[in-house]
Amino acid sequence: MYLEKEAECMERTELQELQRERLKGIIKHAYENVPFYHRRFDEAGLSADDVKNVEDISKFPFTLKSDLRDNYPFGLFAVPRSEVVRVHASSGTTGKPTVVGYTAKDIDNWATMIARCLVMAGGTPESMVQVAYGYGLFTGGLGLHYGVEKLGATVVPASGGNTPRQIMLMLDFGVDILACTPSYAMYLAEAIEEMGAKQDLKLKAGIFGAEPWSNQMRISMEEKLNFRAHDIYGLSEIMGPGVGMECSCQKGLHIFEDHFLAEVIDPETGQVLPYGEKGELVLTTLTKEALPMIRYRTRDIAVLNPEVCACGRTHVRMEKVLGRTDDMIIVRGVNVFPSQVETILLRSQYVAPFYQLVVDRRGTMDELEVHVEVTEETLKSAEIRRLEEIRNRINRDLESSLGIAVRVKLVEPKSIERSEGKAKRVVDRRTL
Ligand code: DLL
Repeated sequence: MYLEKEAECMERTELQELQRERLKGIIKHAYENVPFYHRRFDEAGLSADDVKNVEDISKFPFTLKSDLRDNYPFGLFAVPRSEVVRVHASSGTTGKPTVVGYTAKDIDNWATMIARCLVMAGGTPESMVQVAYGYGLFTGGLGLHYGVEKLGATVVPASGGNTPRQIMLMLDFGVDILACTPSYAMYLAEAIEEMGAKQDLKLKAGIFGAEPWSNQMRISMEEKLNFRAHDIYGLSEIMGPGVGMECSCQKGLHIFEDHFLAEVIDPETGQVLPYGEKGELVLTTLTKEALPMIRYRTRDIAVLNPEVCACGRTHVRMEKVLGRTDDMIIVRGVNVFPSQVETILLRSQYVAPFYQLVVDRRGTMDELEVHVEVTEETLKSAEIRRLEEIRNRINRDLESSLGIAVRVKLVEPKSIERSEGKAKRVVDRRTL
């Protein structure tokens, strides 16, 4: 099922023509209304006239997160403040956050894209959608919220936290779609299991994103909650949730190419890579009025596939995001993403999907410890010797997959901090 079949299933040649036209328009808009882009394009000797086809985007300079920070708070806005109806901001653990803005039209487009996402997950105007992403400056809560209303479904604006109440609402209201981070979904699943409430749930689908999660995590979640778990991708600088979404085929996330132009580049050289190659995702907004972004370097590692999907949608598909270049830890010269570790851990039935990577330095050597909780059943039924066998097995699997020495530590159930938003997967003691 589609929300906007014409846009979502457009022939790719027609789509590229639309993108070309919109790209010219957004370059002009950015040039005329944002001094930062004006200067940048002048320096590069470029203008909207240099856009003859979509590939010409590669001539333009990149925009970085630091450009947003340097122009804090509203310096990259392309419309007068009177036209900005909403701002959101990143959490910004250190220093100032990055601030993003939307016109009424931007909010409307965003809501439509979220409504498309909901339809991909089987949503209809009859659906009851619990939004357990945080509301506030974070884009997750309000982003999903407006999309649910746009679809004409019913939104339960629960926001994050207060787990017992979340479950009560889910049960009493007959919620059929849950939207939250995957780590919070696992936390909720654990609490639901403890309450013995699984069979009373009406959940049909989950819409999970804002952080990486593996296919192995999907298997675990779908089994625990007896529904289908869909991946949703997005970032505040570009819009928020709903830049891309998995359809019912669950074979990659469709990026809404009528609103965004996606490229994958080699993060070292900045060269554009062909479809199918792994690199850094770079996004250009094609319709954003308040905050046009030209070639924004997301730092997310992605692979794109332009083949038409079995669902009929023609928008390019992105493989699940492995992680961000800045989340990647380098241990003894080897790149490690928490999601790679997650894939291996969750293949074992003896451990729960709660884990943390702890990196430390002993002398000049980096050491990686992986803490993972054993399940209650494992703890109840296994003897110490058996636990050691389980540990050794996971240790061996991790070492052979990552290619470095690892020390797995099985920890007690519930000893790793639960997350109501984005989980903290890495503790890097080297930088403490
Ligand atoms: O996390 C927006 C969002 C909210 C997306 C709710 C999906 C659902 P930021 O806080 O700006 O925005 O963080 C964006 O989170 O660059 C990725 O590194 C990561 N991320 C978001 N979605 C996914 C995903 C929101 N599905 C950053 N898989 C992005 C992996 C994701 N990483």
